[in-house]
Amino acid sequence: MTTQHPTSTEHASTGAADPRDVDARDVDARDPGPASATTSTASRTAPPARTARPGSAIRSAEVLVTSPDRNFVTLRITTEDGVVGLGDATLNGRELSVVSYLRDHVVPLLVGRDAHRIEDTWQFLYRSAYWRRGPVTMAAIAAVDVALWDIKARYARMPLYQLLGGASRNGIMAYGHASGRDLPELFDSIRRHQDLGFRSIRVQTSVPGIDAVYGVAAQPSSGGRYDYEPAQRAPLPAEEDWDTRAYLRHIPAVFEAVRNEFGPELPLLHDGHHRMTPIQAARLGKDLEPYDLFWLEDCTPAENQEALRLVRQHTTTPLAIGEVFNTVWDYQTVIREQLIDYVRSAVTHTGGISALRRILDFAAQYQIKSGIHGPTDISPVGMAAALHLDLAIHNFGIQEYMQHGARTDEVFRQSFTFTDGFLHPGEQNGLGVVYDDEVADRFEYQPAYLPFNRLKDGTVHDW
Ligand code: KDG
Ligand code: MG
Repeated sequence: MTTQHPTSTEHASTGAADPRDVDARDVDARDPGPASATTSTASRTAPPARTARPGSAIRSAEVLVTSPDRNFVTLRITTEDGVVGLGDATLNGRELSVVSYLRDHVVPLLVGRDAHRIEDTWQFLYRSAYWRRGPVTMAAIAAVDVALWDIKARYARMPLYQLLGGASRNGIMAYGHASGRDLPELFDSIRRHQDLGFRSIRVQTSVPGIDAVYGVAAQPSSGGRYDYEPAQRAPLPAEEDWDTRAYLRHIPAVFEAVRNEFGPELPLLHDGHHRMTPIQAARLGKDLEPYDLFWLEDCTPAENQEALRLVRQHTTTPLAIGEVFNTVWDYQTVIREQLIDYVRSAVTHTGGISALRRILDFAAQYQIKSGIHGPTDISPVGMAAALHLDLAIHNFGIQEYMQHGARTDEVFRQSFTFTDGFLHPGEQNGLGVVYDDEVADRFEYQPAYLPFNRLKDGTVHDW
């Protein structure tokens, strides 16, 4: 593992109760202390946001990299009081860019700031960089934002969702990823997911004539995990192939078969993964209408928001988009013109809880709901942040949930539960996640890439 401790390396973990997981137990956060007390900021030319409570000044911010089942980047912020917050900064296949952004450009700005000033810190990081938006910047800001929310909730001695307004529901409906190379494998995968408790299921399948395709998992017979993990540890990205006409011919028949086998009730989802033109997406949406999808995701490349106008004119299949979006600006047209039904952003890639909440509040004005991104490349810290937000917002739709591997769960000790298809973030203070350095340090960063697509004639295509 490459665990990077740029500002603080002082502690050793026991593997049991993490000494850094200091709750506000021993801290009287309500006592402001002497207003004149100083922090470590005295010599700065641009003083960090002043703290009314010296103990809540940020003492250290550490960028942690580990690779238990895959690479994860985590930001750990510690206040002078010893209260600890975690934020996820994982950007699949480009992890070290966010490490550098945080370590080289953000951490030096954080030390000494008041951890309670979440909005001020968000605006400062967003605006003072001058170079706004983009996945690297917004993942870095997200990590800071989530870590500060975690800290604030620990000071408040509450699970984070309480600070976001409290629970709006009892549990969070989750969908899992079923896939198969043919119908028997696919049916088997759907049943396995039902056995795990999932009540809503994403369906991806191989397409005749295409050798390797997004979303189709290693099968149990191959010894691999029975869900889909696209990033591969290798020095170069894997090449997959693509043929849109073959895909459009095949998929409706798959959904017809699934409906016939599993009946009309089961919510079914499908991910087009940015590979269609607007007119192709419109046709697929129309062809899938008889099978009553919960949503069709990323049917066109998301950069062109206006493409969704054409798709929308032709089909009533609900549309979800946004896992590669970074800010509210990416949603401006699709939300205002009601071209989508679900917002797919991750807390991790969209500037954190503060920013995603703003997007979801905007969406709520148009009856558009959440469908927060939750693949395995969102760390348990990013997932926990999503779950607290899911529980609190009114316009919740569904939460994606791909279970992490056992080693990942050892690094990130979590408090969430998954029961009868519903997730819950749990009742521990803050996010409810503890990072175990001793376990994390066993797993060094390994270069990994997402695959890419080529058409039959060799042209690079959206993956
Ligand atoms: O890193 C890429 C994955 O997050 C993405 O391929 C997963 O499309 C995805 C999904 O819907 O979960
Ligand atoms: Mg997707």
